[in-house]
Amino acid sequence: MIRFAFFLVLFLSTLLHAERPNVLFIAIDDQNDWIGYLGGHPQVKTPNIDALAARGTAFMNAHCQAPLCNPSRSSLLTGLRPSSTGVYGLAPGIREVEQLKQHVTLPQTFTQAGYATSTHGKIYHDGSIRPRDQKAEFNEWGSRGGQPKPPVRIAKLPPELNHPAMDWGVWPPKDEDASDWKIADSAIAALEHVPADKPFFVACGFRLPHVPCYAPQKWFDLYPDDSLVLPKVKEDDRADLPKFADFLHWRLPEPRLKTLREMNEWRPLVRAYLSCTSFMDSQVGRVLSALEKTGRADNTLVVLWSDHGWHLGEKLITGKNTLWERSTHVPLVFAGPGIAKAAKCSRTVELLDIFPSLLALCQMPARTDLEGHSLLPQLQDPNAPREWPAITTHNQGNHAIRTEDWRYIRYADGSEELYDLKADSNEWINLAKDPAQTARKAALAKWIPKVDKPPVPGSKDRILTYEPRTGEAIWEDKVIDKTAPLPEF
Ligand SMILES: [Ca+2]
Ligand SMILES: [Ca+2]
Repeated sequence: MIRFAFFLVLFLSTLLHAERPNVLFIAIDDQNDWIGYLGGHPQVKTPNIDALAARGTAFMNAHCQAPLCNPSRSSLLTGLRPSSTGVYGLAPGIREVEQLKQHVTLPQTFTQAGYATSTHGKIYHDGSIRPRDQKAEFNEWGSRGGQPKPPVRIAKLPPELNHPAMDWGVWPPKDEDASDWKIADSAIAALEHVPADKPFFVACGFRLPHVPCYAPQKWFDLYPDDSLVLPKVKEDDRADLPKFADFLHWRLPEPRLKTLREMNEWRPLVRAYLSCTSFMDSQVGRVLSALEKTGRADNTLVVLWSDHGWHLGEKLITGKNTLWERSTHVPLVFAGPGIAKAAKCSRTVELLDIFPSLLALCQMPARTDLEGHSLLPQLQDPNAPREWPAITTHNQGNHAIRTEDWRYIRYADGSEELYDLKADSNEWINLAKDPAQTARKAALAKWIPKVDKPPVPGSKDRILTYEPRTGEAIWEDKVIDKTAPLPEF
């Protein structure tokens, strides 16, 4: 009898596991909407991601919760907004935050549910999970990538910009030596060895097109220099911005457009970013082929996302750290069992929605403590209505509210921006001071998060705070001189 009960339990658990879909979770770093299916750049070539989008549901209007690696990834993986946790900078990692020490993350949920889980490349921000905490997140930690540096720096930049990541060009000579190739290899090896008796959750985080933007020559050959299309820039675009907009990216290693133009590096950077995107896309293709070879692709959900976007000259800057479309708009694709095929969804959605969506798709209990909303209705019918906007936060008190047609930004000092995305997709004309928009601004402002935590202890790198009593804005511990122009370089 005991023997029978044992086999019954074994049979039922096998049945349960057999029904649960596997997950292939693919992250991209600093990838804006320059992806074929999103149309953010007219020349970009991403055939593998486009093919994935064609066999699933592509979200055309998905936005990150923070325009920076650690806070964006911390938000996605905890299911909580930056404004609810106070994680805004490149440090600390989530397990150093008192409120989050016991919080069950997205990867942990799968590990605890008996999935065979592994991570390759960059899923959590590098170094944010200490070695002793790693096994509680994923069973296995694979290669993080890594590639040799070019013998000399390729980009020509002024000495003030000597950050090692600020470089781009043809490197390394062979695809196999590039970091993303090694990360794909690591994920492919994991897929080849997944246990047959368990569902799997394989997470693969590519590093490109994050700077340094290096890719082998053949990827540059896809984008001939003489026909390269540069992003549209309005030379006086910043004239209608509140001063506080400058403070969000006050001093950064990422060069301003003026510097790139002076050094003749704008075209090379745009070309390198596109080349890196195509190379990364080819590695997505390798991993998807490996999934097919497992014979389990039909029962595997593929989720592909990027942690935030990147400016390549728009608003006269490069980099992230803004609340504009170029920083917040990201690729997001779901494909697999139960998901509409060849579907494009134009509803505004958030990276926060990935966690509750995966719980629903994998028949796991819903959680009341997560702040996103399951995308299940849109994954079944891309036209299904959705009531929420997308909210992006960058440091305490600075929020963007993105609906299908509008973007409203409010900074910590109360200053505002408003863009009509249908009429002005480049966000060139700030309508916030137009009296005709008062009611619209008020309606959008209702979505600003009610919880607005200060940065957690240990916060550092790209932290901006505002002192309402004195009106002082403080960038990385230094009071900003409000009469100074945005620092160049
Ligand atoms: Ca990033
Ligand atoms: Ca403007």
